[in-house]
Amino acid sequence: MTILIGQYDSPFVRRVAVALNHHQMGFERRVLSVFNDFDEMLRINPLGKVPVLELDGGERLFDSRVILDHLDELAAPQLRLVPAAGSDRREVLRIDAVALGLAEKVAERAIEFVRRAPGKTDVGWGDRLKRQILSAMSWLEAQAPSPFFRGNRLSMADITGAVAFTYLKEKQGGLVERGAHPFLEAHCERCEALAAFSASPYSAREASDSGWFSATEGYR
Ligand SMILES: N[C@@H](CCC(=O)N[C@@H](CS)C(=O)NCC(=O)O)C(=O)O
Repeated sequence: MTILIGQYDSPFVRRVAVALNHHQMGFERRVLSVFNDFDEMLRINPLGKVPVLELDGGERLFDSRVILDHLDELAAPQLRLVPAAGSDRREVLRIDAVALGLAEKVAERAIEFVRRAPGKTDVGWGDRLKRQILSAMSWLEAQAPSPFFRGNRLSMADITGAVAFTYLKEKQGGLVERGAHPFLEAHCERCEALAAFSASPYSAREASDSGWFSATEGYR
């Protein structure tokens, strides 16, 4: 059985789970925390990070980009999440890269403001991260996904964009005002309602079990 290692507060883990669901590839999940289970995670992945996908034969793939590349290679052509070639492929990869970078910056800022010991927060660095997050959000909003980033077809850009926005709302919600990104808000709601997403929902419980306390400012 294929095993996905990681928690569902992580956008990187979730985008792999959503892709597996989309491809109707069965998997089990092993909920390990990069904080609580760090020693074990270092035995599983040299960087101690999630997601990790353990294949049937025991081979382990890590980094969501590598895992998703593998899944798309196995998928039926009509279900592939990244177009095979040309401008469509470049466009999906470009949007996906910005959405993935957004998730990375939200993760960095959440660590800065939620996990650092009192008095250790670097406010200047936090402001820089905020500018990167808001800049990425504006850029994604300007792509005007309707219903998806590339017309009527769900792609990897949609999966990463939607899970990144959900993650932003959950972990650093005070950074964005409701109504400020109408295309992204509608897109995120639309995607999260799809079976492939709702089968692997964001988990606030897994976040709090691994020591995340709520950000002081929530999504308004
Ligand atoms: N580029 C990686 C990013 C994965 C990542 O940063 N995962 C976080 C969990 S949300 C993690 O493992 N953080 C622990 C750490 O970096 O030490 C991917 O796409 O898989």
